[in-house]
Amino acid sequence: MSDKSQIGLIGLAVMGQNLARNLARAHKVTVYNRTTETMQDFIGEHGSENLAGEAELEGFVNSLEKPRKIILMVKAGRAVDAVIGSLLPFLDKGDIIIDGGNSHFPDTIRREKELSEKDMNFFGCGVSGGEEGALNGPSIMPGGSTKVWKELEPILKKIAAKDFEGEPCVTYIGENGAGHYVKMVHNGIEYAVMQMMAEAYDFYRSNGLSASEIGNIFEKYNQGKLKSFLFEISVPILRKKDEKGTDEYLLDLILDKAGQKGTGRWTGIEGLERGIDISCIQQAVNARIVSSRKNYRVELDKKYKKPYADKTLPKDVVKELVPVIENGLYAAMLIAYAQGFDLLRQAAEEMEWDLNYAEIARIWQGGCIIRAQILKTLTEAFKEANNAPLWEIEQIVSDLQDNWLDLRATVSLGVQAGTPLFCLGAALASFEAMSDARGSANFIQGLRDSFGAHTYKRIDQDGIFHTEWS
Ligand code: NBP
Repeated sequence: MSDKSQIGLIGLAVMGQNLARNLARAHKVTVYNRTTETMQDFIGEHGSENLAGEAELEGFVNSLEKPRKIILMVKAGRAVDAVIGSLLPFLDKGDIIIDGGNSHFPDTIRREKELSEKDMNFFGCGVSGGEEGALNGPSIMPGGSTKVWKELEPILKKIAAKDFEGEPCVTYIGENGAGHYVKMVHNGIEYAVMQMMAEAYDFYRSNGLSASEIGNIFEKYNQGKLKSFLFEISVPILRKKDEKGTDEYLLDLILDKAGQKGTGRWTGIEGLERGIDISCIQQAVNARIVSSRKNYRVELDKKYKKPYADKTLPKDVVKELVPVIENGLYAAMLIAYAQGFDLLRQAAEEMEWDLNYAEIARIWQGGCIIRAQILKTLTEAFKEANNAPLWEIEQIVSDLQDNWLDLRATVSLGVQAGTPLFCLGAALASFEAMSDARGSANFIQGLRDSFGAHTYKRIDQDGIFHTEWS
């Protein structure tokens, strides 16, 4: 038997280290990192786990069985091109580079094309689950040629998380950039879901509830239809006390500026480019942008009086609202998913990807950040309706019908409390507009025709019309 490794992994930051250890449970793995010390420290700690380290790329490549399978877990963008460039002189035809980072899908399409011209394989593979997922089982969204998928399938199935039925959270997504596209939309939905949760938190906080009281409500939410990884981890976050000399809840001491690394923004732009309403995702990005202008917000806060600022609802009323807001959040999250899947459907048509939406919902059931009970509902809905758009599927229509009025109530409560409802408001408007046969765009058309002779159509006669309005 060869003493070579079956897999190589480059990039030993948090994701790479954990993924390497996961892979090493069933394969011999060689690792490499640009900064050699990081690799040495990692091997010093985990070298006994079927892991070997190489300080030079040539030695790294030579340590691998052919065709070589090399997973990149480096920072998305230029670093990926830099690593590919320095690997190429040592690779042979048929070798496979797998990009497990959050690369932007056009880059993946370009890289696959460039490598295939050299008879080498490039495979874009979305990996979700953060450090814990990478170690114990992520959700994996692979895209590239079916031939390469066949080679990688047994490896990826072994390291993936499990869905509610115990099946691996990995499925072939589609050609070239499809895996990274689906991972990008996954992240966009993650932005929306987190923002919706933050808005519910903000509503309760504005009404005088402490972080730990909100933790009790979120704990309850995590036992019902909102059951999810994100609600689960929010409970200890809400209950955590400061350990640095105050008696406050730590959450109340965290600066209210949210970071972002780009996948939400990319998804938002895709919605605009492809003409699909994904306002929940776009508004979640906007909310982070506004949050980042902390100093300016502090200045404006001083200028505008808020007459509702110290008006809170009585505690027993807030208690009665808990199930209403639960239903409202559920409806809003269904709408965010419906928007995300609409975008996937449009991209699939334009990019000629044969996406299986039931399978995509299924592999998000485990391992990834948005893993949640709701994904079981979506998987079953897509399966029963042969992957029809979510808005049309009987189960989803019935769920939205049952919960939509509570989303209305939630939004109206939030407005009265002065809670900025970027996402919950967007979800309500999007749903009500999408399910309204008679919208307001006749007014827009009237204006456009008046100032720019853009013409309009009528609902009662065929043809294109223009009017001298004044
Ligand atoms: P980072 O995204 O922070 O990347 C750090 C790694 O990239 C280090 O190993 C670093 O090497 C290497 N690197 C850089 Br930076 N520039 C390089 C270059 N020019 N040549 C070679 N190596 C270079 O790590 P991460 O957070 O573990 O994420 C890895 C990938 O997984 C990213 O694409 C990320 O978006 C994605 N992802 C992250 C998460 C998460 O929760 N963090 C979740 C899902 C996906 P060095 O040690 O020498 O600086």
